[in-house]
Amino acid sequence: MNKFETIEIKTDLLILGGGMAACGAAFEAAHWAKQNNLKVTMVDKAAIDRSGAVAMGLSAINMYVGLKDNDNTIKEYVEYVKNDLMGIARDDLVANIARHVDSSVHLFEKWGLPIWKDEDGKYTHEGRWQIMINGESYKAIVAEAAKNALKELGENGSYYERIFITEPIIDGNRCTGAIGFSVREEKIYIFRAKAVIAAMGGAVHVFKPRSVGEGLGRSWYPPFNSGASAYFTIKAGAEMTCQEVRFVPVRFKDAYGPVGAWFLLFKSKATNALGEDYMQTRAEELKKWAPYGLSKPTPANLRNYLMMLEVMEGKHPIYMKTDEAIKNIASEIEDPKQAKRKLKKLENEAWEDFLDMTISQALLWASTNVFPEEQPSEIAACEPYFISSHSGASGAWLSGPEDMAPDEYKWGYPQMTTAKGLFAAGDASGASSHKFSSGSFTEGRISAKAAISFCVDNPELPEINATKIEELKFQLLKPLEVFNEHKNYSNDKDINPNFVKPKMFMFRLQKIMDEYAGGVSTHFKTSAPLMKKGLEFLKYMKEDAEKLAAEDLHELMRCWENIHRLWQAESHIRTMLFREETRWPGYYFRSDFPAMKEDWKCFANCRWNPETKEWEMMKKEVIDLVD
Ligand code: SFD
Ligand code: AMP
Repeated sequence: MNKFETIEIKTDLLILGGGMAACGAAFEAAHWAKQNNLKVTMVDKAAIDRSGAVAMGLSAINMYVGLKDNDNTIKEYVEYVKNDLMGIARDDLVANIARHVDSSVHLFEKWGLPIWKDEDGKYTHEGRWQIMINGESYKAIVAEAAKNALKELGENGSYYERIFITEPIIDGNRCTGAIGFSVREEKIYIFRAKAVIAAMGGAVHVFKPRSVGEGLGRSWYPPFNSGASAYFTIKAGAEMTCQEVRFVPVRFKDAYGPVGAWFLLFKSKATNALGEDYMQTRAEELKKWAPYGLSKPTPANLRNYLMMLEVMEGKHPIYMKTDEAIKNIASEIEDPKQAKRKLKKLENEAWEDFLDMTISQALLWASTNVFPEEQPSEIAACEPYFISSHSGASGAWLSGPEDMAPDEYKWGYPQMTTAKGLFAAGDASGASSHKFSSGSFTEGRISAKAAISFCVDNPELPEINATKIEELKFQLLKPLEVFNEHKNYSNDKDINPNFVKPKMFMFRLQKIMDEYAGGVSTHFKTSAPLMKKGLEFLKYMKEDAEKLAAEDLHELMRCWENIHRLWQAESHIRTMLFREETRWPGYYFRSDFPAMKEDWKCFANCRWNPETKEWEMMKKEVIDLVD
């Protein structure tokens, strides 16, 4: 431990993460910081150019309201989001993002992101709210703008890459900074700040993935988003919301290629192995989940559920009829020459959709001789992820915008958690789903503007307690100490009765979540007895976390990633247990409470109390701002 250098950084605004939300925050913060002579610091565990969910690129921008060019309204967007989440959403937060998102998209275009255009010069829509892009360099383009904005602040703007944030620094109910370490050098970083924005993405690999063994690490959402946001906000004592809502996306099987372009742009159908369109043949089932079951589009979890019913009856594989979809579009063109040209264009677009954002799906197609225009491809439900920017909702409970939020949702600056000075955006903030890349960037901007106001109103840099910092440093490095102390006990560095390596720890967590909390193996089904047993095992895991061992900096990061996942897992089980109903079949199903309860239309919130170290569970009212 003594070898580690400690570096203390003092800043006004600290932005944690370097993804879409963090880049939005940096870009906006720079503008307001300049006017107020404030310092802004951004910290990412990776290299900002290719970090987070957009690392590989994306093929669409999935949140574009089109207020000017499409006549869509904010109200319609809020209704769309709320229906998709079975009636549970913070209208004020969603509306706030919706009214600003278009301007972010226009900035992306100005910075060089190619957006598809129709013959009339309008954006090409994938669906009503989604537009198509050539997005393999999306993240690099956005990162460049964020970094340039910070550079323009001169000495007042800085970013740190390859620094893994482990823990919040708190003083009572105030977040006063963060601690982390370099994944390349023996350095501990103490960041002291007046305001902090948590934007470290969602959580992947909490549940056992479908891809194990030779496929381990392949997932739809990026495996390097490992629950840091949830851990950070929970440990800071912030109230969390919707921790029961996991997102189970349907994806092309094994390489996790997204389905949106197929369903929306190519108007493809999915069928069971017998060729039956289960959205038609099982339409009756949707009535059970009214009113949301009958809303259009059908909520994502219910689309999943109808598919899962097929699988449970053994009527899979489930197929995306790519061949039929391509032929249908081409057949609309009468002139044979033009039809042939169109067919070629569609083939190209089909491949590009994956080469832009999920390259391994294109590789899998190539290596298994798939020609999407000639044969269908298998799709399947993935393992659950925690992500509030797509069709999930878990994250921190935030104060809403001053001009829209009802009093019950307002206690401070917009986007501030219930911990003073701590803000959240993107996958870190809850109950404002369907923000995707563009909405997350926009939410980062909104958070930064509010956080800078907080810095202006609270000009003193909070003190930090030196004894507490020493304790945090000790805990941070402990896995290295544990390894060094015991490494000679056995002749295999990975197998030792005195410690557990992070990979084994992760496997154990994933097995518990899979079997007790409704993972892939149990068809996403769970119950109170199962969850109580699962919680008991998680308690042992918390004890065993003290024995995590790291042989180098990379493994130290792996240890902390899994501690973060563990806390995300615990808050998830506790909230599913608290909410005695099934509201999101297709995401999870409670066999002991298989129906939706009307009187349970509420947010299920939770808080870990840093003083008592106990969890508190609470219901919060859903206040509808639109019908
Ligand atoms: O088709 C730490 N997403 C899509 N959004 C779209 O708009 N269009 C699409 O086409 C999308 N699709 C899609 C998407 C994602 C993925 C993986 C695929 C396909 C394959 C969703 C968006 O990408 C997503 O909504 C946003 O990126 C969310 O933004 P944000 O900022 O909440 O998360 P991030 O971008 O992943 O960034 C997280 C950052 O945190 C860092 N980090 N830093 C320090 N310390 C720690 N301990 C940290 N832990 C994490 C990360 O490095 C990263 O910088 S489609 O499927 O719908
Ligand atoms: P995905 O590729 O599944 O991440 O979806 C991209 C976008 O398309 C998101 O906005 C989804 O909500 C939407 N989407 C995907 N499939 C469907 C569908 N079958 N019906 C309606 N919207 C969909």
